[in-house]
Amino acid sequence: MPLPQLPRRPRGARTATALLTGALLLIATPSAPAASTATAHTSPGASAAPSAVQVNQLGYLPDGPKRATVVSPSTTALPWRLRDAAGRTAASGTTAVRGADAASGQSAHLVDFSSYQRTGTGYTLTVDGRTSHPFDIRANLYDGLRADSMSFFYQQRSGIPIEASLAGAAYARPAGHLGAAPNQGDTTVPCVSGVCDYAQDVRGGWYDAGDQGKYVVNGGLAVWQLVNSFERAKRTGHAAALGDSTLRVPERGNRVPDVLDEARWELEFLMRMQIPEGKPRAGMAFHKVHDAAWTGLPTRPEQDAEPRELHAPSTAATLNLAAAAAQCARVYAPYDAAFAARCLDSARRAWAAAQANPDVLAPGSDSTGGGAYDDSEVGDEFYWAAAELYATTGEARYRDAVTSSPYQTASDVFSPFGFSWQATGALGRLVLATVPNGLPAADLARVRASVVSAADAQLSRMAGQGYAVPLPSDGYVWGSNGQVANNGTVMAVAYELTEQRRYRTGALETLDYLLGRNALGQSYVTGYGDRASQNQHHRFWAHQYDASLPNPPAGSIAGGANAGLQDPVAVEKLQGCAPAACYIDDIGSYSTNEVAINWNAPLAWLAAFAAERG
Ligand code: 9MR
Repeated sequence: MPLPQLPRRPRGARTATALLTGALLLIATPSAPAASTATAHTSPGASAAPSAVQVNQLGYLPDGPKRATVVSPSTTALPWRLRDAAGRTAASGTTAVRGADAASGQSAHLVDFSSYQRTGTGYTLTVDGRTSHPFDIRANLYDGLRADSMSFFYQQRSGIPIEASLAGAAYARPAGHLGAAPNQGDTTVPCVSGVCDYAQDVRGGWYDAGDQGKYVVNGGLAVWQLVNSFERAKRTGHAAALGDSTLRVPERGNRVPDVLDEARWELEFLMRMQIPEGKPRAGMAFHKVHDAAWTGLPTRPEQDAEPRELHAPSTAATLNLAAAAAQCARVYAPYDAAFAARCLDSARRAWAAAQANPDVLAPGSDSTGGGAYDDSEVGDEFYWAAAELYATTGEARYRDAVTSSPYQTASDVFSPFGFSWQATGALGRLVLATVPNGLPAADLARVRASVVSAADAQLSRMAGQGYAVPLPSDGYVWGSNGQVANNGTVMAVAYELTEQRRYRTGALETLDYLLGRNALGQSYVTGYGDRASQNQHHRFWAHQYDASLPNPPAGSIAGGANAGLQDPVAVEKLQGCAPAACYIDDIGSYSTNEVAINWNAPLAWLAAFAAERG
């Protein structure tokens, strides 16, 4: 097993060139919009003047933290006033001067009105003649986002019609990729040249993002987070809110919690990606399936005419499958024992295949028609899979794999940049810290302490900033909102482990950042907030390019600020941006404004946490 190279962070820079090239080629194809079309749309960008009193535009929980950031060069404290919808003063005070903020490049003051605990809608905060977007203070603040951010996954489903009765008329569409022309997948998909001599049925699952590729490492991470969210809620007595008939999914009423119904759609796909017994490298998982060439925007899923191809199996994908399937075996057991057993069998076979093929790496160069999702270090995937298999089975061989892994003791498994599809060691720690298992007490204590100290590090990082973001100022990479949300989930787990309020505060302030308390005054979540993203990069929700198509549905989170400027729109419009301001709500900016299952999953996780009461 290769030695760990820690810490690691998502490497946008290396793989981006290939994706960028793909997109530039795409712009030249007739079905794709010309570059000039993409830039002609008026859409709010980094340069649009935001309100300088930045709040969570959805609002605040009555018993939660309530802080805002004011952009002001003043070096002395400023008076603030909280007004209710009728314009009456509800509270007032003075700001705390924070000064220069590296990530935003702004000079910041902080307002703290946490002690105001009354409820209402339409509050505003005024400082120095400038007034925030309106916001609510109410206990059921996150109920809608919990449902919408989870329903995002239904709308990303491949291989099933999206029903108007569930998604709304604008979002209804026929099933994509079920072998009906012009689709050429996903029911009998051949491999790229030289990889296999058969075709496999890999229907179903979720489309990854704005593209219609399906990638095992990212699917495994996202489905793990949804199931983990349910397992956490159940552990803490809040499972009912995610139970049967709580979401807009076709399986409503089957007595299985809806979030598990949704996750199963992806788990079944992941297991279809496993190489069958009797074939070379049986038990491994194909790394990904996607179009042979990048399709243009818009392309409705059922209209995608590109051939689909299976790409070479990888150790990382195989271990991702092992981890997600092992978790499935444990969590689905009370609801569907046969399915749980099938998951466990798949997980065991994947683990054995990964051990037999420990260094089959997905290359960064494989990014024509789909993303590379490359990973050069899989010791962390071994650790995560072993942790899940051990938590589910209690078997000595998986325990030994956990305890002999360098990731069990490494001090930097929780990177400040957050875990990701590429860096999964933290997931192993989270499983072992929360799911009952037979590790010796001292080992368990150490694992739990590592989660809490990671949360402490996030809190102190937040305390040093103008916007309290759980991300360092050099952490604004492709998908930074996903990294921020992932770090928020770590603080929420620390809250569960310790019941110390400051960790809940950190997790809730993570949502404040995503919902508008940031350098741009931008809520990154469609439908949530006065100034919310709506033109995220997507081939079907492509309203900005084709008025007959919808915008992304409510509850879809944009990738977020990315200082790398890795798409043509970002390059043209965002030159010179401060890291946290490198974002534009334009459909062409896939490196700042795409949606993706691995970013919506931690949003859904956090929204479910924040929605819990009592
Ligand atoms: O989220 C991925 C990010 O970490 C990488 O830097 C980037 C470039 O390789 O790719 C991102 O993932 C994209 C994937 O490759 C294809 N589907 C859309 C994903 C989100 O943009």
